[in-house]
Amino acid sequence: MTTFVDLTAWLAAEPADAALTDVVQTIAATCARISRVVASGALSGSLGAAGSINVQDEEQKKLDVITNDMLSEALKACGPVAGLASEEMEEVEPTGRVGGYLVTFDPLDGSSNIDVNVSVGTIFSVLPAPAGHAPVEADFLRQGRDQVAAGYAVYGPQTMLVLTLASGVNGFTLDAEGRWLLTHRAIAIKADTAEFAINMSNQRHWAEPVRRYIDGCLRGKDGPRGKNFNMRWVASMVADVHRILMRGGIFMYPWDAREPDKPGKLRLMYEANPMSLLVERAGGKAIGDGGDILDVQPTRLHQRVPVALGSANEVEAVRAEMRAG
Ligand code: P6P
Repeated sequence: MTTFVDLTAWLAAEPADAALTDVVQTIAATCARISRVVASGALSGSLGAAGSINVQDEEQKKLDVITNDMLSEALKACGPVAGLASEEMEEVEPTGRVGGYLVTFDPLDGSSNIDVNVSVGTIFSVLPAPAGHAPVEADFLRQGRDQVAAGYAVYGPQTMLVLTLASGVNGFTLDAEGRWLLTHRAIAIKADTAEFAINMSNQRHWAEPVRRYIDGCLRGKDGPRGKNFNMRWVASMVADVHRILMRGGIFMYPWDAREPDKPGKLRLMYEANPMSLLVERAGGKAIGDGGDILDVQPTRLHQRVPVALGSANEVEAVRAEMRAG
């Protein structure tokens, strides 16, 4: 009979201070509760539209609002949290405390999939809070390399929590008693892959370097990549990135001409940065428009960034195309 280490015991052995452990435990416990709400679906009347538009100018699902409130309330009650920011909230939310940590999150990523029973997830990022004053938006605008923890919960056939603190990437599976059990130690992304994830319907809108790279993949063995590729697109970043952490691959959401003034669809602070930290810590790469995403200096809370992340050798092939112009 296999015995598993639970999250509490694993965190106790991690070189993290008690305050950060408290924040991670609060997020993990809330994600366990979100898992139950998501799994109840139509039975709890939580499916469908909320009848509101968020700061992203996107129609909110009922579960976007429900899960945002669950995380917001839990984090406001967590002592070491000085402030929080969410995809679903226009402004940052100070807790009234000073010091400790800031948390940014996408409470239910991929929520357009929720009504059709496809995997969705929660993405979170933890940053140091400023000392000496209550946090304002400018205090959240830290480069991704400053994150002290990042992770996601994926609500799929299993509910899993994938997490990085000081180093490494580890995966925990939620059991029937609501415990997070360590099932995936030291997750590592293969450097090579033959599987790409991109929304092909946008192909005519991409910039030339991205078009060249994907065309090269589609040419298979006779093309510049020298191998035949498979394609996946779940339209849920958490599900696509989880697959890449489990078996390799490259995920792309590039700039496209549909909204030329926006650098892409995905948001830096609570989607691209936490996922990029996980991917880099697992041995992969994560780039925006040629540079590493984790080096981007944020200027706005909800700013977007183009994304290409996953197996290092494929991401470097994309970077080479971008540098060629
Ligand atoms: P599209 C979900 O809405 C999301 O933000 C990501 O989770 C996902 O990768 C992407 O958008 C899907 O976008 O344009 O394919 O629907």
